[in-house]
Amino acid sequence: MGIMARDLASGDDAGRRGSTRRGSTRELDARDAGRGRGAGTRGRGDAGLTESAERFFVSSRCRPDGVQRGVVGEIISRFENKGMVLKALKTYACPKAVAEEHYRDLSSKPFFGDLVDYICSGPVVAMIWEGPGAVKSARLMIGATNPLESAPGTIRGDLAVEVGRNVIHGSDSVESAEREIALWFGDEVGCVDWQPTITPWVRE
Ligand code: RTP
Ligand code: MG
Repeated sequence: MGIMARDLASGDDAGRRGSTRRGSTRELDARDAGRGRGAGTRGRGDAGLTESAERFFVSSRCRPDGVQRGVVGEIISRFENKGMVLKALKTYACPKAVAEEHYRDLSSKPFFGDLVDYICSGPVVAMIWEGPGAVKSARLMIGATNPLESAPGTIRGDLAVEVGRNVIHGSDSVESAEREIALWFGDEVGCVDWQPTITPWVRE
């Protein structure tokens, strides 16, 4: 059974277990990092995160145009390079009901029907990324809704030209991320509780 969205949102207890075991994570110094301490699937505390570290989640989707255009790898690289940690990923043919639920806040908009059709028009790649302030940070990396207004250097600013083909969706709040993770991954979320060995070089 996978990890539920609410467990993810609460940051689970892995980090707390680790922190309790090891005391202050300031104990994890460069020598620890050099030895790869805290590697792999051990608790987050072992990976060098402080107990008060933010743990937010983003459910990012490469939309059908992103998949068709072969920019999924680039999008993944951007989040990886930022220092976020990939917790789950799947390629998915989105059922209409899921698309309608996902964008339910926009159901009164004139473009709602086209938006749902677009999301269902081809495979999407659903991802869960984790990191400090991940939701806000990912939104900044994704850029404005209209790619012509997205700053160069953002995903939409660099890879898209039209609002109806803006390549990627990102959760707009922690609450939205929780809802979207549950909607897109449900019980079979299958997140791996892991931290890269490089974490102590990315996060204090
Ligand atoms: P998203 O949810 O897809 O990440 O996009 P967003 O937060 O930047 O923008 P949102 O207002 O949530 O809109 C969701 C998607 O609806 C389409 N849209 N079309 N024709 C229009 O004026 C219009 N406005 C929004 C876009 O595909 C947008 O990504
Ligand atoms: Mg939105």
